[in-house]
Amino acid sequence: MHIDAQPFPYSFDVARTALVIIDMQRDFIEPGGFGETLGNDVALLEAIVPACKAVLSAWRRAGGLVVHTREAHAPDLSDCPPAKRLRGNPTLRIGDAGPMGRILVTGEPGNQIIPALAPVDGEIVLDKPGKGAFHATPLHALLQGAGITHLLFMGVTTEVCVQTSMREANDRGYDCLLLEDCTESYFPHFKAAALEMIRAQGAIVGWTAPSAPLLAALQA
Ligand code: TIU
Repeated sequence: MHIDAQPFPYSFDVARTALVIIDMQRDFIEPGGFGETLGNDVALLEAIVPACKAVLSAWRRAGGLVVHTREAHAPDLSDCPPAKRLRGNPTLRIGDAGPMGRILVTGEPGNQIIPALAPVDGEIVLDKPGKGAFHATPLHALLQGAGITHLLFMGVTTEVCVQTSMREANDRGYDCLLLEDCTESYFPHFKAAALEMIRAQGAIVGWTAPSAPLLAALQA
């Protein structure tokens, strides 16, 4: 399968490609979670949900592998370095009790994937303690075991967990494409800059493309 992308067309085989959905959890998308405690307007992120849902549905119909990640820490915070917890001046820190339960803690209501993109049986759901999806997780082993060579990325936020995960994936040899209308940042100029850096220098980190050509290719 080939789709128009920047900086040049992207080719992939559905059977060897995974759709990786980064951190579409209530903590980042809804008020009262981690994103808001950091001082951000979370409304901006919700706008990508319909585009993400369309891609997820089409990818499921095509029979492709789906990976959902959540930025999540163990209840005892043993996997949360103090350097991460104590950084900045948030209204609530990781592990504190908020309106959707303990901030960024596994199993809490705020840590769940939003209902519109909820995982179904057979999909990989991965809790990750870092910004990158490969740090301290079995993701690389799971993908290798499934014969995956290409990754399509969606999710939030573009320049933090998405870009970090894409860079980690690129260094592990995966050909990565970021779906432009299926990712968002609390800072629109950071999203624009991240997209540019990813595809610069002949796809130094990977490719970017809108979801429309992917949907058309999957339908054909
Ligand atoms: N998932 C993710 O991107 N975690 C963040 O903390 N992002 C921010 O933009 N803060």
